[in-house]
Amino acid sequence: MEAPPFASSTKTLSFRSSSPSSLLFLRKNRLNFRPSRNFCVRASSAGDSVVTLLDYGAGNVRSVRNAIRHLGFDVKDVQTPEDILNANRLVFPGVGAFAAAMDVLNKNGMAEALCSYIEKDRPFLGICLGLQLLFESSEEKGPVKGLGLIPGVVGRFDSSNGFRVPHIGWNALQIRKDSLILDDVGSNHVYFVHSYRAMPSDENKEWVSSTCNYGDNFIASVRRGNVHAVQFHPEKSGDVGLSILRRFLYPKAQLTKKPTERKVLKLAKRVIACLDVRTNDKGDLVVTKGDQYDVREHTKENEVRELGKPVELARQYYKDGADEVSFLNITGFRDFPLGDLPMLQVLRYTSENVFVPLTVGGGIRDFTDANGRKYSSLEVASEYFRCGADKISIGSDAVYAAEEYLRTGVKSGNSSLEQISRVYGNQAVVVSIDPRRVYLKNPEDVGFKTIRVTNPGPNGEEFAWYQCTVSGGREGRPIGAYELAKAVEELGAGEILLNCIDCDGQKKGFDIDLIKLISDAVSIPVIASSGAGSAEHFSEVFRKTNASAALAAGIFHRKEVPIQSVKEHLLNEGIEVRI
Ligand code: 1PR
Repeated sequence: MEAPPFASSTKTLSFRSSSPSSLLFLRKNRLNFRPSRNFCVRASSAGDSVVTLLDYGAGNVRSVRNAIRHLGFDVKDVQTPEDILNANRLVFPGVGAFAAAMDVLNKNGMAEALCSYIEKDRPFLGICLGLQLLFESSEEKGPVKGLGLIPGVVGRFDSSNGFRVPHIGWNALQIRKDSLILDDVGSNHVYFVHSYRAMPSDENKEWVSSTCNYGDNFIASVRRGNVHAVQFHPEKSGDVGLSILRRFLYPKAQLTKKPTERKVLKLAKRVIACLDVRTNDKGDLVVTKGDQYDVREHTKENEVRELGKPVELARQYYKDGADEVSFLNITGFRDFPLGDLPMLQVLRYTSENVFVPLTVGGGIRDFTDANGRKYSSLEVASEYFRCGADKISIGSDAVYAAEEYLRTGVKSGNSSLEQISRVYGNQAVVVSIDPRRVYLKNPEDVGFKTIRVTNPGPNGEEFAWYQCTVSGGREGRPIGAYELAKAVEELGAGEILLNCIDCDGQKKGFDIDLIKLISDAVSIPVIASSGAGSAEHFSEVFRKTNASAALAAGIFHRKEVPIQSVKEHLLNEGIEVRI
């Protein structure tokens, strides 16, 4: 397992390492544990307005920082185990893989300090992996021992019963006991993104404060005294998530408000707003939108179509109820994203007050700049994550990787897709597919998966295949969307963003044939994209296909169909959505 690109701050630690065996001893003798003299606790220096954050640098915790600051607190980073022991309140947003995280915690003495802090019932909030690490062990690339504070093993979701893994999206909680920080949640959805989960049992029932149903009832949150941990992401769960963080940070406000009751049961279908971004002819970064990928106005000047400013529009869509916001740097395939500072800045600004997941795509590939300096796709992705992205999306480079994989039958491990999903987890990697429909008289005419189309082609053709493209639709490749989707799932993609060049900007509805083909072929979530023209198109795609989410651009940018009316329509149609 390749080590995550840990924050430089952790490299300077001078504290004694805890070997796994000493930790085992510690766990077995937990009641007798006293901090060693290496852990001499200073009188608290942290003020009441400070939250101590344990960030070991394995992914995007920028949103957690932003959410804490948004709620009026300063963030102090843990540099040494002492910082943990001296914290007034500690937030641990675990990211990346279980084994890599335990490795860092063990090597620099943080594991021991964390156990001690939690044993003393000091205010603690673990998020996602920050919950899983509290358990005895995980099956993720393991078994790997955890901190051992809560009985139980963290295991992988079972996809054999038709549930897509990773579990990505907004799901409902079943509150099991007084959980304090969940007091405002009631029956609102919260945002999950994970492939592993812990299960409730007799041994851990005193800890479990809520569960969530996704195939099985898994542990969504735990609480004992001042120690809380959640499997979902409050920092990405919009207003309800902010209220969870607020209740942790302001415990005195905890007995005031009662949640509104509304019946939510399961994973909601997501409505995503997409911003195709590029520089206009004056050099400013703008949101554009094409018709079948042609983003230039058909005027004498032939200028890039401009529909708004990226940060402003993203904020607006967050307020309007978008479940996610995607940025596609549509000229990233020819420019170098790390040279594209405005795009990085867009992410930084957006993540300051947009508390739903952000995806960014465009130009994620290995690159050599004009001075001969080589950058790996992992470096490009890492920079996107650092700037506030929760997921990255790979287009062209995933096509090349899939072609190579299908040609050789070997996973090289070197493609962007494989490298990024190995380090950040497949839930952080979306593959964006840009296919074009090619009609056929005879399905035998090509060596790719064909379908019988619902509406015959211009010359009465009854069959079609979907040819993948690269470089923003400029070049067709010898691979079908079906073959690509299956290959990238095997190579480590966690989600598919399924565009369709023929439908893009046409407002005639999603390509149901294509979306059904792909969402039936893979067991990772599929986002339907291209062609939305009305709220009814969203219910149609959710009724007729297994898409987990639907994305639109033009109708939102032009304010023709507000996000809220899409949600209301879906609700009226009996389709579960987040309100
Ligand atoms: O190849 O890794 O650099 O990624 C480039 C990314 O940019 C890909 O995700 C590719 O889809 C996207 N892209 C490239 N050129 C264009 C273009 O429009 N000229 N945009 C482009 C693709 C498709 C959707 C669009 C939906 C919904 N845009 O993002 O937003 O079709 O639109 P609608 O609701 O208005 O119909 P790489």
